[in-house]
Amino acid sequence: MKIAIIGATGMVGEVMLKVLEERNFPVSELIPVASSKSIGKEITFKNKPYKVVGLEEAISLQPQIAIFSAGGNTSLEWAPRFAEIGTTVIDNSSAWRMDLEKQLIVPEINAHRLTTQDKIIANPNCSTIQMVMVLAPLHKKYKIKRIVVSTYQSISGTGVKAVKQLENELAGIKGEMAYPYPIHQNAIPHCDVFESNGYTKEEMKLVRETQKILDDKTIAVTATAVRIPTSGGHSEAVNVEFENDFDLSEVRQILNQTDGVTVQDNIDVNTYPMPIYAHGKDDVFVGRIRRDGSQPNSLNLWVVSDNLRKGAATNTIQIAEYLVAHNLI
Ligand code: 11C
Repeated sequence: MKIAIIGATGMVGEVMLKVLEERNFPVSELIPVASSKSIGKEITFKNKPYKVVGLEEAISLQPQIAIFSAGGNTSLEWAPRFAEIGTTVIDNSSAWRMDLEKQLIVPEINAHRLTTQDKIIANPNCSTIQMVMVLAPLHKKYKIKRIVVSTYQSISGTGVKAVKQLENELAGIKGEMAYPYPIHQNAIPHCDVFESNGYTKEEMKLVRETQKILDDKTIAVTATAVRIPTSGGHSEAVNVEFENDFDLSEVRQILNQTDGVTVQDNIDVNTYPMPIYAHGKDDVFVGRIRRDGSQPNSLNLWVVSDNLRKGAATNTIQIAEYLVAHNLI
């Protein structure tokens, strides 16, 4: 495959290259793309140097797949231009996710919806991906009525500016701020921008994207998204109410058998998911699995995943792998 990575020098772009290499994705030609300030820079892929090019040049090279991770505005402007020349775009921004014509894909859940007609495919938000990975198999069995989720999100979700902010704070240096407040020793209930309903955009992604991926608008979702000073992954406290009752041992069995999900749940030896363990891994980890005794058919879970891997790069590359394996390019 001739593949372009738009945003190749960014935090997610770098993980994309790593994941492509690790999973031995069939790359016949790599086209690393970035904004004008990075054109001409060199990146390394499979021990070979590649020069970063601009978007116009990338289009002229006619890649079969273009993976976008360069922000919503770049995707809105350029994804259709790539799609026009027959390139299949997999977009990691929020630009196309809720477009009725575009598929929003977590391969383990809904890749079967993809066809050759899908020329711009959306990759969901990281906090949504890890939650639906755990909830989709339970929804199939018990039918979800309502989800209440609180997130504890890594600074890597904001990007390099936030990582720098924390480094500066730890070193006692005054520098550029990614957040309106210090992040060290803090918890900021503000991820992405506020919407007119008083929720943040990150919180509303958890509502809208979950309903779209699980293909069920009747699922009620309410979310609180919080930024904390970790960098290895996002954590989520998920409370879920089902239509039907469940058996806890069956819930564990279902999750144990779910591809891409690892159960880490043994309170006798303090085993539960944490970002320090999830960091650098592709799976979504779930633990603290327990019945919510305050209302019928309800369950509490703790879900952790590396937001730059399954939450971004890995999910995107898995979509590309599915397209190749099913001759959809
Ligand atoms: C965060 N989830 O942690 C965001 C990062 O819509 O793709 C990814 C933003 C997105 O802040």
